[in-house]
Amino acid sequence: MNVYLDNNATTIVDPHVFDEMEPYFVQRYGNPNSLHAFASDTHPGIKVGMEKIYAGIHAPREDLVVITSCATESNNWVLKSVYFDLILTGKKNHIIVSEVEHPSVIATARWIESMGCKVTYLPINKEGIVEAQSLRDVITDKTALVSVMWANNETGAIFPVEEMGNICEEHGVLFHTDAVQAIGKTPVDVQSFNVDYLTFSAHKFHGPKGVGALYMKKGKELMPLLHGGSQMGGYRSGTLNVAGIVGMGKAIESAIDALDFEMTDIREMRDDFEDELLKIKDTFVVTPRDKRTPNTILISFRGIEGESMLWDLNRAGIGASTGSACASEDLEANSVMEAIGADEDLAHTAIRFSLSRYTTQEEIDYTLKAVNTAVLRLRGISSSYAYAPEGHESGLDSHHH
Ligand code: C6P
Repeated sequence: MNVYLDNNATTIVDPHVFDEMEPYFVQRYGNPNSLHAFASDTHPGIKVGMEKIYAGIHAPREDLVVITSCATESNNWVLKSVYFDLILTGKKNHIIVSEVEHPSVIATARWIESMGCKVTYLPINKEGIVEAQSLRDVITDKTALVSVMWANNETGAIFPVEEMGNICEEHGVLFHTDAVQAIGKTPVDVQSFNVDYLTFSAHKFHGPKGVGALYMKKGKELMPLLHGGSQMGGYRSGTLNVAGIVGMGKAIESAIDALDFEMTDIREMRDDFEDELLKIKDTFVVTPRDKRTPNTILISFRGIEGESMLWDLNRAGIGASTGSACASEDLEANSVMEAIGADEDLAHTAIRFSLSRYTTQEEIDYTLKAVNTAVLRLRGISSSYAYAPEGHESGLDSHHH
């Protein structure tokens, strides 16, 4: 049996999305900016796709949603444009991000820091959540931008972005949220609170890879990062990814249609799965369930290296991860576990299981058996587990049974 439980890294493309995209590779392949029928053949697909993308986040028509190549590009765009526009010109001198942002925000923030700008990294509390109060404590009228993700990719923790957006508004500070892990998992409505910029990426909600978007509120449009042929109203040049736009539109529409299912059925399946995992001795979950997206579990198995667990699971045909996919190859400790101050041992034992609307109960049952087998095998050969018996000081509230 093959079981895919790494849906926070990427997702299977919904077959209906694939069907809608296909004609745009082999029939309607014109460049939308050309002046012939091959070009105009692409226009209805782009129009419908864009309408669905706007509707997916409740963006009003006067605001801008610009298609990019990925969330990484959207995040870079926000931070770098703010740097060029407000920091380099001396108008402001400070940006704020959380310490558990995706590397596409953190690495960009570090670059801005290296250029001489002050950067504050907001901490997470012991539940893995960034508190709005921590933003109140550090924001000033010299702050140019606050960038805090909506939902964390490793724990699924949902951050108080509405409150943070309001704090930014009070101080006249721009607010950006990376909503990559929020779309299709929690309602996203850009009109329901103060948000200037919002990032999302199609491949996280059963759309294709290589297509992301950046929402920008009217009056807060950023200077372009990619100059060129003036596509996307001049905001983001480059020949339009027609199939990508069609696919992202269909994918976000389907994700919104499936939102209730995700928030009830998938949540229930995740909760039952988690209950069973926590029956294994010396296991820990950081963020409480009601403060998480419905599909994610980040769980530590004391005494078991995350990578060893992945190896055993992989041999059983199961795909999970130790944290974010882009940090998996360097074998570093899980960044969220480190940020909450878990001891080094425990930070290396985290496994992320992320479900999707395609996950079945049969797959979960199979995975549970495989996890139990792996725990027995790996703890049997673990010297650190032998020397760190039950109740060992962990630096975390334990949930062991
Ligand atoms: N997180 C994970 O395993 P791209 O690769 O540009 O489409 O998406 C980047 C990105 C940005 N923000 C968040 C919150 C994300 O989770 C991701 C991708 C994957 O967690 C791969 S590192």
